[in-house]
Amino acid sequence: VKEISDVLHQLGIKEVNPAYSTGLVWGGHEGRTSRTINSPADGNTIATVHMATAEDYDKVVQQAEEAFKVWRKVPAPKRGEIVRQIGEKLRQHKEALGKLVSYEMGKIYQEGLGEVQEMIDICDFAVGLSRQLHGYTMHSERPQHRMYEQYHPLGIVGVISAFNFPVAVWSWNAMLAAVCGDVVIWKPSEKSPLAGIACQHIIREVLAENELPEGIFNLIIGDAEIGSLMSHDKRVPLVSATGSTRMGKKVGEAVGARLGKSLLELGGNNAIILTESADMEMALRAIVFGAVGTCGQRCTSTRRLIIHENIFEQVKERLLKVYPNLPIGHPLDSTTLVGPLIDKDAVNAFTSALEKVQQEGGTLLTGGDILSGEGYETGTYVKPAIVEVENHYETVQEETFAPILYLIKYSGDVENAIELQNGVRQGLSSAIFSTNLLETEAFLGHWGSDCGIANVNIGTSGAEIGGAFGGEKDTGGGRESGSDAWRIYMRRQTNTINYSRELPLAQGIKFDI
Ligand code: UN1
Repeated sequence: VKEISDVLHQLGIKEVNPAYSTGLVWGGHEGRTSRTINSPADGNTIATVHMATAEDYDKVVQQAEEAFKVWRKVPAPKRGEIVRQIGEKLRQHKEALGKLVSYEMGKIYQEGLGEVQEMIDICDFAVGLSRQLHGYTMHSERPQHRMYEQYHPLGIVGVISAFNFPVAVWSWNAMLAAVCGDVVIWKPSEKSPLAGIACQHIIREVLAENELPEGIFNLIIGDAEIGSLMSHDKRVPLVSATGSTRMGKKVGEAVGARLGKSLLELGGNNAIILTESADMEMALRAIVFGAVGTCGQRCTSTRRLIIHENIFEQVKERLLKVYPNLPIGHPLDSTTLVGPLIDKDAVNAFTSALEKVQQEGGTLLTGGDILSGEGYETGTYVKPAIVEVENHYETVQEETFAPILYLIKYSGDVENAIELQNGVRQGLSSAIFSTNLLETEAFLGHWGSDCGIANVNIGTSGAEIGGAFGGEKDTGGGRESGSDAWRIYMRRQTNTINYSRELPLAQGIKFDI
């Protein structure tokens, strides 16, 4: 706790038990409900936060609107310079922020550091992008005419992020939006808001140093009601939401009903296919990291293993050697590989999924216990489970945000494995381990994986920021982060310019007055 209070101090959170409201509305908590943030690692209270009200939300939107008027006039490369400075500050605070993410959310420190590194990486990416927000030019069919397209800032971008990546997913959105000339209102998960508050401190320093309004980056701490206000609000042209498919449908419907834009990054049910030619050592590390990393709470976590029948027993045996020895414990302990689940609700979801899948015919091979005793007093530590199942089981079709790995057997051709892999509603990430070109190309071909991410000899999680991130079907179709994902944060305009003294009409239409 002492160490964490030092970390909070270093990150600008001055009191050990501070009470925060929104990024902009810091004082006066009357009439607001509060929420205590306890670490899932040891149950200690880190802070109390106050939930923003509808009036707070309105104030934040007004501040954002004012800031947008300033920010959109700043040249894009100069906006990039601000993002560069944010990246620099994140570098300075990498260890402290990584620790806070780890302690608040429960992922191990290495993954906490990795999350901060993702933020630094997207800052770098966005700085470069700030000089490359270009559209096409095209030839006009009319003489002495020119056509091109421009990308202009959109306005306020609402970001709703999930507890499992308390800061990285926001940064993918916020840093791109910022160089695009937008302002951001961020509602982090009420389960892990502190790392967000720390980031807001870092950003407000940079903005103040550059004499820019804080309303360019806004933070609002609140529950689903704030998300709903944002989704229905015509002043917010784009809402980017990460979380469950159920939540995403609500956001998508509300935003769609007012013809706004939404960027949805929802549930995954990610599989790794293991063919007979797989390199087993490589596959094993990828499987275990994918399945138990972040305690199975990444949207890219490996949930299903689709294994050729000829190697099924061998893979099972190898996994059953590794799983019982996985070091489970405090996420800040450097020997730990599996930290706690976020809360007791997550533990209940874990145990009830295991019960249900066994009723459906699944065989629990290892794990599934809730740990108790010294170091495990919170009741949030579980033993990662492996269950032998069939793909069509209802439980297997659903995303349970916990470390459960389902083993599924396939026979014959790789196409049978691909059919199983595609045989779920979600379409985020997928992978194949194979050293056979015919198999890997079948997996990547248009008749192959139907997911937004398809990897060869790499696991399902741990994507780099340079590629577009997101998935198909129930995953929501949105793309964040690298490649040309920036386009959704801008409005597109086609311009036709006539530099002749005639006014020919397109399509050769004659219209003389
Ligand atoms: C998420 O779980 O919402 O690919 C994002 C990964 C990380 C991001 C996951 N880079 O696992």
